[in-house]
Amino acid sequence: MSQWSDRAYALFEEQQRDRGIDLAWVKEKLVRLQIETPSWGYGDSGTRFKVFQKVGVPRNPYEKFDDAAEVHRLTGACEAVAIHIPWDKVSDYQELKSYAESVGLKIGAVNPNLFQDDDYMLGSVTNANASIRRKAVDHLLECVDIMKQVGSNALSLWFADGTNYPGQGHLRRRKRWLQEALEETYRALSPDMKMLIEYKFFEPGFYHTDVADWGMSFQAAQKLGPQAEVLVDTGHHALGTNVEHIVSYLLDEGKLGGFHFNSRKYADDDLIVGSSNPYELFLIFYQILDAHLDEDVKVRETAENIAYMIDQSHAIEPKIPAMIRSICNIQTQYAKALLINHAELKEKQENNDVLGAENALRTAFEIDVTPLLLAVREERGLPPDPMRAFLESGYQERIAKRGVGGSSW
Ligand code: PSV
Ligand code: MN
Ligand code: MN
Repeated sequence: MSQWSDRAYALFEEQQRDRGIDLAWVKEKLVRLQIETPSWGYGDSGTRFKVFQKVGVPRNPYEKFDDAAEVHRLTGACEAVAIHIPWDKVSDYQELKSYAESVGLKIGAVNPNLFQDDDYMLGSVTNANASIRRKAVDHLLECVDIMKQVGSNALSLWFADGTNYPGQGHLRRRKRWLQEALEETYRALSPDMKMLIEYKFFEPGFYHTDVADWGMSFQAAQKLGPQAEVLVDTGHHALGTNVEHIVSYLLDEGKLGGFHFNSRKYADDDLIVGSSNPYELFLIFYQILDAHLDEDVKVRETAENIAYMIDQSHAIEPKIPAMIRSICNIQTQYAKALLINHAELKEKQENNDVLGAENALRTAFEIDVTPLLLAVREERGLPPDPMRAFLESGYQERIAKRGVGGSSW
């Protein structure tokens, strides 16, 4: 480290020791934080108005893994990559798995796609047409089979199913069809697999969405059994929703399976996580780390087994730097949350000290964790500034030979 960062870390260490923080534990937690990146985050994407094509975008799933490997090489935090079928369809999935391993990665969640086939215009698993429902369930089963081939243990489900007009669909019948589809898929899972059920309150359906909120995902997962859990995509809530409250509720019920991190301002904006709402991200981690200390072993285990994933499709920003920025933002807020003095906070809460408790929590958020992150990266032999290291690496220049016109999503 430079003399500046040595001095900054020494001061940081002293300050945190005075606050009663165990820095060895903090560092260990930071080192163990792994965040899965999405294959579709490396491809071209945009809004419904335009997809801007970029130079150097991967042309196939293998090149997406190359880019993800670069993110992992620089951050040490992204060894798994989620795939989306059929966006990442290949003729030999074992070969895809071997390729991922050859570049130091593994395949994470498998995401079925039930929204880009003409047949699904009026719904997939909730379509009034039984043969379309069958086709949709067959695709879910195909994805479970792919999970077995690539060694994935998470089936990540998002349904675009919904309607645009009152009366367009029969809501209760659609609810039952959805559950039937989930049940058939659930039965196909191996014991070590999880089914993660996402929710979203609008879009592409604007009148109703079949899995509209966490309560619906929760109820569906509850009926299915222990291998089904809820996936919280941070972008899928109405303005003003208290996402961290949902997180704490699901933790307490042992049903928080994972996250799709991103940032939103108005809708499902898929922007860089923590870019406009870092305090929300910190408060989510506060709930999770508090659950790590719970007396109930089930709550602790749930908190320790969360699948952290990014779900972002960058429209205007360069793909790999956007992913690196996202990982760094997550690490920053996680590091801050690790500095919460839980004993102090508990004492203030128990004494009904409103402002004292709020202050105990916010104090951790306001600490500059830069010296800590630099020290941890250096101890792991990683570049202290992954973004700068990427910009200086020449990787972007090397992939320019791929040209324009890579994969979409
Ligand atoms: C659509 O809203 C979406 O962003 C969901 O969050 C899914 O997880 C993702 O697409 C990939 O299918
Ligand atoms: Mn998502
Ligand atoms: Mn989304």
